Amino acid sequence: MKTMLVLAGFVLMMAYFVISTSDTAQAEEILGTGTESLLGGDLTDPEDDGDPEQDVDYNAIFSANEEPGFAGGEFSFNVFDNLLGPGNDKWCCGPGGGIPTEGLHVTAELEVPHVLTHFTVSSANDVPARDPTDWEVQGSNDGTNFTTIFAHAGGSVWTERLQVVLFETGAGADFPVQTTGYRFFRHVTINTASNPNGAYFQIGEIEYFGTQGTGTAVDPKAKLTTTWGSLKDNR
Ligand SMILES: [Ca+2]
Ligand SMILES: [Ca+2]
Ligand SMILES: [Ca+2]
Ligand SMILES: [Ca+2]
Repeated sequence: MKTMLVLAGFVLMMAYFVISTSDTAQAEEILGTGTESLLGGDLTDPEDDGDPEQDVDYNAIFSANEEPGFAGGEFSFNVFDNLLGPGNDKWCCGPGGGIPTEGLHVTAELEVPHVLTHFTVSSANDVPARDPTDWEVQGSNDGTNFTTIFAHAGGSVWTERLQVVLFETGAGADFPVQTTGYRFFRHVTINTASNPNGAYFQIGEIEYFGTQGTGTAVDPKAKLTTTWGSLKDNR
């Protein structure tokens, strides 16, 4: 009888562990591969009507410290063109001599501040050794002084090509629930596996999502509900 009670207690404990683990938001969730796996409707182009080959109908001002533009090459603004694929669907391949000290960065300037709730970053079509291994997402309100929101170091998070990976806020998730709204969001690549040799860098797409505002103390539970609500709407 005593053994049975102990066994029952153990089973209950395991069940609780499994349930509580599955309740926690998963880190770095893989959404799938290809353009159709992008969430779409992100802050840089809520209508998904931007021209993939020129800076027309986007809802942000873009800037970068390498190859600014959508057309004529594998330019940096291709990370916002709503497409995953080869050539002008991606940003490739890094300037000669390797990644500069300040990192390789591309910035989206929004019209009004937003509190970041989640974002996706997608791998490009080929050569995994070009994936960012050390990178950050940063926020700013003056375009000069940036605060690190999310940081990843030590290896590629992508297991397939053209793979869309979701990063989100919340307990056990990828970055802390944000209480500050930012107008500028910057993706900075600090290193890749093949940096600094040859064509050593590439990204397929970046999507930022958030709630409009300069930021206030938000109940984390309310924030999570909002996040999941908007995620479901987008799926
Ligand atoms: Ca638009
Ligand atoms: Ca393009
Ligand atoms: Ca987009
Ligand atoms: Ca793209």
